[in-house]
Amino acid sequence: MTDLAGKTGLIVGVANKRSIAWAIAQAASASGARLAVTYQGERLEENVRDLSASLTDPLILPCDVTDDGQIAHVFSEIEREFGGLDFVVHGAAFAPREELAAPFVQTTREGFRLSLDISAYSLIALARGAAPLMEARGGGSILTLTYLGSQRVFQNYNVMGVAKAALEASVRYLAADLGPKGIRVNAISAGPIKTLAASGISGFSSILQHYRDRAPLRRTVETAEVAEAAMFLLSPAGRAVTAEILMVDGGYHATGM
Ligand code: NAD
Ligand code: 0WE
Repeated sequence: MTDLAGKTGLIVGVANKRSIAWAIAQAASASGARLAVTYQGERLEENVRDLSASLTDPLILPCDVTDDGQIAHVFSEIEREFGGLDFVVHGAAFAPREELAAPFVQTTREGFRLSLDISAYSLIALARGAAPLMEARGGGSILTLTYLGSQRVFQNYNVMGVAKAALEASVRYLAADLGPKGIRVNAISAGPIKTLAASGISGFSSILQHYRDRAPLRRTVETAEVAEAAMFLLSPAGRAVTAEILMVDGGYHATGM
């Protein structure tokens, strides 16, 4: 039921082998999907090309999600090469480093704008581009990645928490809009994982330890575990699930004191 044989997918958000989006790409490829994988800027092109050598006949494309022209190019190439699209994985997020260090009340207008553009608006832009290609296939599945900082205050998560709240609300509005076309839209809210986006965040090790101490499963989660949950939402197994935020965090979200 988590078979993706004959399906095509777009993966946005691979930076390196530790990226959550890369774990999902590997799982989708192992389940039989053919993938388009994008990279953000030339800095990451070689990484993504090297990793993607292990995939079957991948389409590698540039995509800075702040650039409507690059997004349009991605979908025109997918239409030309694949003729349709069955799923999209959105794993792009960014806030300027200073915004994750200064008190939240100091959030700048430009920091807010950029964080919400990259981390939330981009899901809407990708969904709009994907929808016609998914409609041609009779439906599809769109998946994004979020964090509990959307609902609760985590020290220093700051404007990213606001961006994730906007992202999760966008999941629900997109699900309502695209549901009649058979397109499902969901998010996985993952527990903390030491990826590139987590490196350089001071105190990240203590966040991981806090989850080990407090989460019901008394451990953190791995990218491969997020990827297995993603296979459920992307595949026919999840065909009745949309507008959902699936917690893959060892149960941490349920704890009080
Ligand atoms: P990562 O650094 O590997 O992935 C983040 C990606 O965002 C990178 O590939 C980067 O290139 C991309 N990105 C940033 N700006 C972009 C732009 N302008 N255009 C296109 N792409 C851009 O880190 P990750 O932890 O795998 O993050 C993936 C997703 O998972 C993010 O949405 C993140 O918020 C979310 N998430 C991460 C954790 C965690 O603890 N690592 C937990 C929950 C959710
Ligand atoms: O979504 C994220 C991280 C997103 C992120 C990380 C960075 C670091 C480097 C966005 N932008 C940037 N910008 C940079 O310059 N996570 C869920 C991981 C994360 O980040 C935190 C966390 C957790 C958990 C930041 C502060 C507190 C907790």
